Amino acid sequence: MTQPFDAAAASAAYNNALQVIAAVEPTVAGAIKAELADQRSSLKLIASENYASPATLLTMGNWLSDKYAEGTIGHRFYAGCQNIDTVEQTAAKHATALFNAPHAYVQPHSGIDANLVAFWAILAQRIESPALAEAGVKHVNDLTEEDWSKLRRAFGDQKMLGMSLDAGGHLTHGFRPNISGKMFNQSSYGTDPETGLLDYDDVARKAREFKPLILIAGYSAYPRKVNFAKMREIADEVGATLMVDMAHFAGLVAGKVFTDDFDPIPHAHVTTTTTHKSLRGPRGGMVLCQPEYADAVDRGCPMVLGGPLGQTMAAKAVALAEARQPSFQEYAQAVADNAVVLAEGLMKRGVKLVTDGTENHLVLLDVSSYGITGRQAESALLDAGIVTNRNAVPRDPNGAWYTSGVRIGTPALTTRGFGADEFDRVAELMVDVLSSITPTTTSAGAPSKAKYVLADGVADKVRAASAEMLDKHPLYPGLELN
Ligand code: DSN
Repeated sequence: MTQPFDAAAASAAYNNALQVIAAVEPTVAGAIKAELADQRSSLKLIASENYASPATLLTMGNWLSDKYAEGTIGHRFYAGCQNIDTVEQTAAKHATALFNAPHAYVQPHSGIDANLVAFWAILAQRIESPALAEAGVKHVNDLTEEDWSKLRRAFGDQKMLGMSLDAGGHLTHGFRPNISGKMFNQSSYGTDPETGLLDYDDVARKAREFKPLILIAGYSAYPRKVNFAKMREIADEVGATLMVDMAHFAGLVAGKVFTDDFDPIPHAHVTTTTTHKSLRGPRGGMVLCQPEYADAVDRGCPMVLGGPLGQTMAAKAVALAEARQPSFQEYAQAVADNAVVLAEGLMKRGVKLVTDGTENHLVLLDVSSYGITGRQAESALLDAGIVTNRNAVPRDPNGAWYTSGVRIGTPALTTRGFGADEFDRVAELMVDVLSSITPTTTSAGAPSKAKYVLADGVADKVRAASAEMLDKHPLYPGLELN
């Protein structure tokens, strides 16, 4: 499932590059080499990580980085941006074709940045709403200082409705530690307490009561599909802009696993994403939108973004070109199929999963029945070479720091070539670890939420079993570092 590449050429490129870097700062060259060794030797199950192709990675290490290019294609605040225009245009062309989207903005440096661009664009586009007109505010781009102070007051009245954090929503969907929670009044919809599933009637009821400017759909820890046609109906009924954050599942949209009602692009006014998760590109973000939002979205830099990263936009172009190959659809389908195997492998061995399964690339374990926290599970799994991250489960009694859950996903190991047999074995190894953890007690005699003992020999046994699978499916096969 790895994107095919010329291993001899890539080995030469990396060895030469590392030699040049080591001559200046050997510690950094060493860390780059060590990171490859770590990634090669561990079971990477973090749902939001992947392995970009050597072509994508190599595209980021060059002089495109040295150019300032604030503004947008053909309309820059600096001279000499013709090559940045070429890469940005190429990335946008691939993005609109891949997602069948009317417009793409490929500058955001991350998912949070992409969401900021979207929030600002929606405010800018909708600034002529009666409420804001009453506040006497003109178009956002013509604001005077006095207008700004009115706008700040006007912001206080804007509302955003998104999925609650503990149901799997994201911090940037209106929660206080993020600017979105300060720009907007936020209200959340959760999931059904029995099934763990999104209840669209409940979302509609909350939308009618709350009347948000923005209805956000999308998640970072919800293991199910979302019906975006239904979400758009709800948004239309209450006059909200539907914004979808598809950062986690963009690869499943690109790979045509999520189609029709489950493809956000035709239903959302604005869709944001990262490019490095299931989409398998460079670390970065992107906004796709309907034409009426395009102008406002394109003003993302310098409104809320620093100068675009030419080298990263170039790498987005390369990765998006890869994702347009038919093989990417096979990959995306395998990601979803493998997630089902992983979920079933865990459930048949007695693990409780949020929503009792998965329909996307991720699986959320509730580890409380083992008498441990998510944090203990995450640490013990790491001791055994299995890289995951702890995550709250709905109505989590352990909160967002210790948690009762562990989130895992299949995009990375599917890129490595793991199939059904391997993912079932991964489930078995995870259960071997989870069932061998004993929390230690605090000085007050209570069970610790962080410390634990992993039974003797388990970590070594699991590492050896993982190594067999990892050796069979090498990461970047043929790429040899000196
Ligand atoms: N950090 C991303 C994730 O792991 O889901 C979301 O911000």
